[in-house]
Amino acid sequence: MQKKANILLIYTGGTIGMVKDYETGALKAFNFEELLRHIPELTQLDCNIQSVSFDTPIDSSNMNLEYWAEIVTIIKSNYEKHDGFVVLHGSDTMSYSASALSFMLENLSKPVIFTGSQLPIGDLRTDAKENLITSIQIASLQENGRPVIQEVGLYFEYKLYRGNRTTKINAEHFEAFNSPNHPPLIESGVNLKVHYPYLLQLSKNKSKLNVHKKMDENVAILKLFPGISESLVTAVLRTPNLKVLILETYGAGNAPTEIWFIDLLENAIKNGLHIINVTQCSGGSVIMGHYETSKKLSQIQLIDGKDITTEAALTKAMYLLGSNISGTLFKTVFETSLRGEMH
Ligand code: ASN
Repeated sequence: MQKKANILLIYTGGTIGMVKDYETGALKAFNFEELLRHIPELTQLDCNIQSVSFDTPIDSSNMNLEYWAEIVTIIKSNYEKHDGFVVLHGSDTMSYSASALSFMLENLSKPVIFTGSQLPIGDLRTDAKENLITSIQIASLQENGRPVIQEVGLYFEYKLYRGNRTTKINAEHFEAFNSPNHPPLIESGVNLKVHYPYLLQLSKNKSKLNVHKKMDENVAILKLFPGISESLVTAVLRTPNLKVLILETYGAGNAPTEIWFIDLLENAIKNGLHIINVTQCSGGSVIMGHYETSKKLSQIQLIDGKDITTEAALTKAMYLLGSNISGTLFKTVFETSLRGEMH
């Protein structure tokens, strides 16, 4: 008989555990015991659940690099004792955090499932219970004594996605996330349907979990728009200590061909800045050189973001900078899929 899975719930905050402040009417985080009190069903699950909570749970709009390191530290120090991890997190920045952790946890061989909700757990119509209970079940799934999911996932509204492929698409619907360039890993209906071909395959060498806590925040995102001015682009490029710029381009990676624009980017790259070409479309891929309007970008050595999300591009850049990868290798490594974040 298979042994019961040991699951660690990590509560960081988010709507899932919020209550209304009667003075201001705003939603704010409350403590974790309260959250568990609202889900007596947890005792019926066929696994052992332990939990840890941030000292002060946060709205995920306050998420930052120190909190990511804190989550990673909790996972590392509980890694041997547990078969899976469920991270309760606000939905607003969940895709950033799931992407960040996918890079920070190298050689992960156990599930780390992010989930949260659109309505607080105490609300009559809450989506929190289903999200939490199914996330725990997914984190407990084992086959031949090994976890089925061996990567960072994000579970929301009946679907488990690869975390670093997701983006938040809706502030109103229960279906708040999408993974436009990679299909769901698991769909939850009457049964849990696992789509095996889409799961991340663990590398053969069975290396031990390698944790990277150092992330470098000297990155920026610039979204192109018709009429973008030279002074704006100049100001962004003059940001002190800037090392990576994520350039959100049009369609398949296209940008204005005006000389001032190309010259500014080219000079910045010559001075050591890495500029990554990511599409502002929610699905599809950058194809450098496909149009005249991206040929120049390719010639001046913009990095090809392919079909990566902005969230994954940003956190991958923070991770690679934090790993002190050499300037010449940065482009090659960025253009390589490290955790299934790009095709
Ligand atoms: N503001 C909340 C958060 O991200 C939103 C949510 O969890 N649905 O913490």
